[in-house]
Amino acid sequence: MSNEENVELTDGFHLLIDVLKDNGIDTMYGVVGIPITNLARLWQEDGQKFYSFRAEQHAGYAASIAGYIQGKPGVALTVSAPGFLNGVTALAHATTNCFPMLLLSGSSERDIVDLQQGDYEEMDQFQIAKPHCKASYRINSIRDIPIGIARAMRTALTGRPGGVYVDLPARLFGQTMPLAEANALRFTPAPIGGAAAPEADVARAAEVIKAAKKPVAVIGKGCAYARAEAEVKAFIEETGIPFLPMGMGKGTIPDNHPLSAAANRARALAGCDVCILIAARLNWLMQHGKGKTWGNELKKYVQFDVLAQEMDSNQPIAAPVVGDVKVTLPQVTAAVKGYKAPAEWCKEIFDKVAANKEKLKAKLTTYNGGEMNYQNSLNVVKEYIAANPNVNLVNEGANALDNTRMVVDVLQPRRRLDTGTWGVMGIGMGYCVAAATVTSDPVIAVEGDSAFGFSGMEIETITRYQLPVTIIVMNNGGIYKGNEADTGGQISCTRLGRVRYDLMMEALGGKGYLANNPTELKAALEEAVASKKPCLINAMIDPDAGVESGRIKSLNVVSNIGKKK
Ligand code: OXK
Ligand code: ADP
Ligand code: TPW
Ligand code: MG
Repeated sequence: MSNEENVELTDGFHLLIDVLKDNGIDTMYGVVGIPITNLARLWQEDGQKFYSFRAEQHAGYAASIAGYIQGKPGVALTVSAPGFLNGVTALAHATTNCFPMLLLSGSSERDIVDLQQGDYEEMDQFQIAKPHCKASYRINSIRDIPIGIARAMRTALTGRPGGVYVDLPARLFGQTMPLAEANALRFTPAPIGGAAAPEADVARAAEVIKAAKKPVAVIGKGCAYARAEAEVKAFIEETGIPFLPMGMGKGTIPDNHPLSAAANRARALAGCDVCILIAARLNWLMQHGKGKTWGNELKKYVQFDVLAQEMDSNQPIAAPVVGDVKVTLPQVTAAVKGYKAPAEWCKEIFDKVAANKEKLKAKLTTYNGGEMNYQNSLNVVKEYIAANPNVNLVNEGANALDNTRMVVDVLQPRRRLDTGTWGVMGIGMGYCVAAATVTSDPVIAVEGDSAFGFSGMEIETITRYQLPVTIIVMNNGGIYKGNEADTGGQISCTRLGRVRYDLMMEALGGKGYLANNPTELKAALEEAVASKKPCLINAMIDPDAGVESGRIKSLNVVSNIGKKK
């Protein structure tokens, strides 16, 4: 395009596309509509990738996990008001989980919104996003596109990573300016290296660790995100400290490593005198460092985190180590050189680890006919991943989540992609799309039947793009259980249909399998993943097999008042 003086012009659409590319973005996940349809179209015409979803929430979850896997913000694109709001749950999820993500949304005209005159999809999106993300920005002028996007990327990525909202009023896209002037404003943001910790803080952490008689290390998903697997392995192997991985921390060090204390978790936490939190928070998943799990003994904590404010959030932290764990952990490893976790403590922990593993093994390999349980079905997945460690494992549900975490060893970092800090149902299919597209490896999703329902329609997205995704629906016919008695003359609130999800997959363009026993499940899983095509295995699980809320039953609120007659 050019004006009367024949000066070549650019517009908001084109400049935004150029600037996203300057910032290393090549993929967006979203749903099109006014005013961003032409942005997505021009993005595709430019050769960039756009994954078109059936609902924004799932596009948002895809962007959030793409950010986690890649270590650079994943980008979701939504339409105004309702589309934006659908994306906000995922934006908040990204922020809560410390995943870098941008939510870009078209919005209505400010002058109409501010006077509340009833614009098309009117909403003050900028303000609504604010409490749910690290920062909310609006780009009003075409000239601000380069600095606005760079600022959003910086905010999402640096410090503690998280979600950032960028409001793009419809009018921005149509604004024009001379192309040469626009190009002069463009730049590639300079990368910033990870921060080291001050020597005094390193020395203090080393002192606490060297005095430990019963140390344990907790490996959080921040380690996996930071790509600190080599550094974490060196620290654990040089000190011999038993480690406990958090759900998404699994695989940072392979779960079959001899120093994994996962199979004796409760005892390791209750009995330790020093707990080393490596990019893991002392939040609800760690019982805030309190209660039965932790015992009565006074503990000392060493905590590695990029955010100073995380320190002393739940317990006093004796030795905070603030900085990029990939840099700070080797500092401490060097400072504790020569220290070894005491043999007596290790023996206490690992004798029980071996015994617990034997006990579990017996359950995994027992099948006496009838419908499967969580153990004998998940054993099939365990064996498959042991032989094929380079699969992405997406996982949600209650029993389907907790049993998979317990049973299936993860052998590589950033491979276990689960419900995270909020325990969110609905991440499943969005995560599958992202994992399949940002890695070149297959995806297996182990989904509770209820959990699957939250994003089930997105299997059409998976088949449309022919992604190598195998979904296993753990079909016990309900939320936790499929056999709760009806009450008040109604179908129980926990019960769902025992649906032929395999036929749903066939209808939407993929291959469906029905698996009634471990042998059928194994055959289906092997064929499905080998096909590199979208497949869904409907695994029939005994409706009586689950426990309410899985492993977090104790968090449920119960009534002490007797049932009404
Ligand atoms: C673990 N264990 C093992 C093994 N691994 N035994 C044998 N072999 C192996 N390999 C043992 C381990 O020692 C524990 O027993 C038990 O199995 C469970 O292990 P784990 O690691 O899962 O531990 P625990 O106590 O459940 O961990 C707490 C937790 C975890 C909060 C970190 O449960 C978690 O990540 N939960 C996420 C839940 C969630 O988000 N749900 C969302 C949906 S539910 P002991 O004897 O050592 O204790 C929901 O929202 O509403 O209902 C809702
Ligand atoms: P988990 O649930 O696995 O315990 P959390 O999400 O609670 O993990 O904690 C991860 C922590 O890692 C967050 O507090 C976050 O600030 C931190 N973190 C993220 N990236 C880095 C990094 N590069 N270096 C150090 N800490 C990091
Ligand atoms: C966004 C509450 C936690 S777990 C769950 C629900 C509805 C489903 C459990 O049943 P499922 O697994 O998936 O069949 P299983 O194996 O135990 O039978 N809404 C959101 N997030 C959460 N966590 C819930 C509701 C919930
Ligand atoms: Mg279920």
